[in-house]
This record gives sequence, C-alpha cells and structure tokens, in this order.
Amino acid sequence: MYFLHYGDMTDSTNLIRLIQEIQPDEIYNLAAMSHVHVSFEIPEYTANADGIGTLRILDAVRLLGLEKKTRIYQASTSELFGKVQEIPQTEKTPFYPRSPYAVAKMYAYWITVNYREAYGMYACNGILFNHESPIRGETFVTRKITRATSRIALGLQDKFYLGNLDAQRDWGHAKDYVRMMWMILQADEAEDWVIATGKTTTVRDFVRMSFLEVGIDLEFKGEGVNEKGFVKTCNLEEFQLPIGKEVLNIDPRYFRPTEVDLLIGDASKANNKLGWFPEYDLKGLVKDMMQSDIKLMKKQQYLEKGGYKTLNYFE
Ligand code: F7E
Repeated sequence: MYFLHYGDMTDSTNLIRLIQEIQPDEIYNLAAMSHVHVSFEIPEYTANADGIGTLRILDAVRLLGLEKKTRIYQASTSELFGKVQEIPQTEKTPFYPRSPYAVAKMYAYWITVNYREAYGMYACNGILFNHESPIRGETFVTRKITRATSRIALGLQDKFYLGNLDAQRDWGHAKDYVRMMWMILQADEAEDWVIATGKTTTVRDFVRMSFLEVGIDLEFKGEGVNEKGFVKTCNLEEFQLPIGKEVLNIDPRYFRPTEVDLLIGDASKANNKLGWFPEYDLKGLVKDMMQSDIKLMKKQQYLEKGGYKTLNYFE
C-alpha cells in the first residue's frame, strides 16, 4: 500500500517523526531545489534544503538507531563536476561545482560518505547525469524544447527562446536511471556510482532532433546572442510550416552567471559491477518526449478551439 506523507527537508522534527513512524528499509533522497539557474536566486534556501536537508535525513536515521536497517540513496549529480577536470567524468574525477545548487550538493555528497564511514550506514551516492522524460519539469531545457517544438509544429506558438545553445550534456532517460537507483540499494556493498550514457550532445542538437521528430529540418544562422533557428524543410504532411520561418531566438536572460559547458560520464563501474546499461538512447528519449508533448498539445489545441465542452466525454 502507498501512502503520501507530508514532509519538508528544512524541518528536522518532521523528518525524524516520519522516519520513526515509517521505519523504512530504504530511503531515496531525491528532494531538492533542483533548478541550477534558480539556485543563483535562492542560494541560502538551496543550501538548506539540498545540503543540510540530506544531513537531517542521515542524522534522523542515526538518532533513531536505524543505521543497520535503513539503506539511504542520495541523489548526487553530474553538476558536482562543473568545470570539468577530466573527460569523461568517473567516480574518481575531482569536483569543481559551478552553482549554489552544485555546492549544496557537494556538501550532501560528502556528508553521505562521512555517515557511511563514521557509523557503518548503508548510504550511497548515485552521481546521475541529466535524466529526462515526458514528465520532466517544464523549465528544464529538454522539456522546454519538446513542448515548444510541439506547440510550434501545431501552430499554437510562433517561436521560442533559449540561452546557451553550445552547452553539452550527457542526457539519458529517467526510466533507466530510476531502475539504477534501486539497483544501487540492492548491491552487496554501499558505494558511490556514476550513472551516464557516455555520449554528449549540444542543446542546439537537441533542438534539431526534436524538430526532426515532426519532420522539420532546421538551419541555424548567426552567432552568439544573434543566433536564430529557421525552418529549412518540412517532410510530414501533418506538420507544415512556411520555409524560412524563424522558430528560435536567443534570450541572454537564460545565460547563467557561471556555466557548466560540457558533461560526459563514464559509467564503466556500474556497467561492470552491477550490469547496468541504459535501454534508451538519445533518439529514443527525444521520440518519447515528443510523442507525449504532441499528444498533450493536441489536447490543448482542442481546448483552445472550445472543445472543452466535450473533452471529459472523450477522456
Ligand atoms: O540545463 C542550457 C543550460 O536546466 C541544461 C538538473 O536536473 O541536471 C539538471 O541540471 C543546459 C544548461 O539542466 C536554456 O545553460 C540553454 O547548460 O536542463 P537544464 P542542468 O542545469 O544541466 C543535473 C544533472 C541536475 O542535477 C539538476 O538538478 O541547457 N540552456 N537554454 C538552458 N537551460 C534551461 N533550463 N533553460 C533554457 O532556456
């Protein structure tokens, strides 16, 4: 049976009471203020929820004498590598965080290691590279792109705006990564793991791939803040836009004070020791997200045309 409790990472007494009541075998700490850009606006809250919040969970388990019962998964992140010191990044690559989010996560990483070593707790870090899916938050770049592409293809939106198109990320499918979180807690020994696909792609190419899913080939002209994306060809009857139509502009407001330019992970340890390999490649991920957003936007299109009167009837 599932039960959703109220919880707050900034409230120790709440966390202690919950853990006492539930007596969990496993805790997956995915709770965080997880938007890198937003963390520059609310750095103190980010440190509290993402950094000290992790300590609160670890210490609650210790305080309640559950060190030998409760296994803890800590959602660490490729953002720890920040200004990368090595390519590709492994469990041994030194960290160089580049945002308040990453600095908070660095504290969480080390306090997890420390509680494992100090109190013999089964506490692990999964250093997960970017993982996406159709239910990704709308302000993260992949979902922002697949939503906008779908709306533009359906004629619901004219164009959209992004920041740094040159940033490179190692994007995987969240389904593969969540399976791995579970595998990490079933392993014989508590360890830290890098989870990645080993391939990196620019934001610009993610845009290109999303439009190709609706048969639209884009071309990019201009440089820096003046770069723009235009429709080159439309190859599907369903999604026809005027050739040469401008669909993408740059808005410098989306640039970050300090950027993480390139991430690419080496998950050899997880491949060899746990037998984990991703089932989705980037094309499969983009397809999954695009199919879902096209469906969602078609529903919105229907609603915008006044179909709301009958929508419930069809659902
Ligand atoms: O940005 C660039 C942006 O916000 C990816 C979080 O889940 O993964 C995520 O962090 C890249 C960056 O993810 C826009 O500058 C360009 O270089 O999708 P994102 P993130 O910052 O990599 C890691 C693993 C986490 O742990 C985090 O919690 O895309 N970019 N234009 C943009 N990004 C956004 N959000 N919006 C833009 O318009």
